[in-house]
Amino acid sequence: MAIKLRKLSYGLGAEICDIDVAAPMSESAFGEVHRAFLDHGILLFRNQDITREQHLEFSRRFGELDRHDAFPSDRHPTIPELMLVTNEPQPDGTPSVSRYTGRRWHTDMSHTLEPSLGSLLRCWTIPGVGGDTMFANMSLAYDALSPGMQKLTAHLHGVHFSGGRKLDSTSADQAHAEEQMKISPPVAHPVVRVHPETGRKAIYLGEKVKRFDGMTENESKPLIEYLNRHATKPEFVYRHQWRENDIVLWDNRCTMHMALADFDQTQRRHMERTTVVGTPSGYVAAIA
Ligand SMILES: O=C(O)CCC(=O)C(=O)O
Repeated sequence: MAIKLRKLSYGLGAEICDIDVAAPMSESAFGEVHRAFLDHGILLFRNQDITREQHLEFSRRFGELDRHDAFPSDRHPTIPELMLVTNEPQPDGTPSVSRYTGRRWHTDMSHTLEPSLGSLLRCWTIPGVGGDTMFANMSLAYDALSPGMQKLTAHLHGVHFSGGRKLDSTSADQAHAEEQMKISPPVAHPVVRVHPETGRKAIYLGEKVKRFDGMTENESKPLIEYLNRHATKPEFVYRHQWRENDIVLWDNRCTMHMALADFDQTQRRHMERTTVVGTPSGYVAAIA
């Protein structure tokens, strides 16, 4: 199979056109998809009206799936490999704990010792307008740093925290944030990571990082903010406008992303994510 690609933006991303991810796919056909994943950082598959089992099956082609033990309350009630990103209220009528998931720049599971290789987010329901997601190419952002800044960041470790979602503070939300912090104490990862498959360096930061290891928050903040601002310049970013039955696959090792609150919050937005486990990295950070 020769796949047909359409670039999504200058910075990153490609759509794989005319593909059914639920259809049998030979090793060589999957090899082409995988090559495109490494080349573009993000892949879009449109019109994938597939079952949850088919979502899992396609995701498993990329590696072992996370059972989301780090996010127990965000899992699908019967399928632990599916994480919900939804504003649909819970069966008892209380607000969904995942309604604000991803509202700041991050890469998935960076607050754990096994940060994710990649994620596949499937769109079930979107609001009439908005509910977009932004993605940034962290390899391109790294390459654009001056040699001096590349040298300065080479030996820094960023401390990634799990909490800090924008919550409108119901007691259930607070309990959820506290539960997350207990399950996942802060973890330090190199600020510059080498992609294990492409060998390219990428900035590994985002807004879960509150300080560099061995430094205070005040000391770290200006450089963290600078690097996050630099990495999210328009030339490194793609903004995805969802359609129902889109699947977007992103490489957590060289991109970061953020879900936007650019929609009427009374309208439904329901997404489901599989998360492919990555290689071990980092260490539990000492309390500052
Ligand atoms: O809902 C989205 O658009 C993105 C969700 C997200 O950030 C995540 O699954 O990590």
